[in-house]
Amino acid sequence: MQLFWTPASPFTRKVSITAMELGLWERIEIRPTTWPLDWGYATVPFTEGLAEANPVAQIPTLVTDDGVSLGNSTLICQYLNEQARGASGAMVIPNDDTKWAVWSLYAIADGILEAQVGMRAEQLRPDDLVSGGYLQKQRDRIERCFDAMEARADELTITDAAIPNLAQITAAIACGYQDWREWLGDFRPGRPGLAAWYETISQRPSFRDTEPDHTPEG
Ligand SMILES: N[C@@H](CCC(=O)N[C@@H](CS)C(=O)NCC(=O)O)C(=O)O
Repeated sequence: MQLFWTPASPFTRKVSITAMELGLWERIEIRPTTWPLDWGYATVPFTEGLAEANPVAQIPTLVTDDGVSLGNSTLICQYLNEQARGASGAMVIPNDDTKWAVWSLYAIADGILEAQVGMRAEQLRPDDLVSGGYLQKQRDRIERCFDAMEARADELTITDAAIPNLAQITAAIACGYQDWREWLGDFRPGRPGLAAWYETISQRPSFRDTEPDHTPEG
């Protein structure tokens, strides 16, 4: 499998952590991508092969060993979950009646990622084109979603499962992105459950090995 990737993308990090937790990381060949800083508001030259594999030209994009292109992180994680099922038995998406609670929490966490990346793209625009209203709307959304995760902090705590589920993985990535892009603000004040949980889950090797620290520019 080939994965179009950058260390800066929270959606790509979701796929990387999922693959590591499922024991599939060694089967993935990384295709590093670079992005000029105007990617957020202009069509840019794409890393070789990306737009050919996926006309949406976003990362993550996974090309399976059968040559099928999957261009969306949720879909890629579902694919990896299915690949792992036979091999290790570990799953990031449960196959029992807890499944919909996991998807429900996942959608909230993924909504934060969409808002965070939307704000990042907006801030890359020339100053006179930045919309303060748009940025505030995303900030409000992020606050609401972190509050909802705090209210459901008990669902985030890993209990009997050997590996975190996709909602837990995505929620922790949202917390980590908030820390990395400091201008987003600290998610911890008023959210003790979420803060304590993040402290623990972020120590897992899959999280430590994928911590973002730079944006590769092309
Ligand atoms: N919903 C998509 C979002 C992917 C996404 O927004 N990727 C960003 C990087 S974090 C990207 O490729 N941006 C480049 C662009 O939109 O041109 C997913 O879950 O994979």
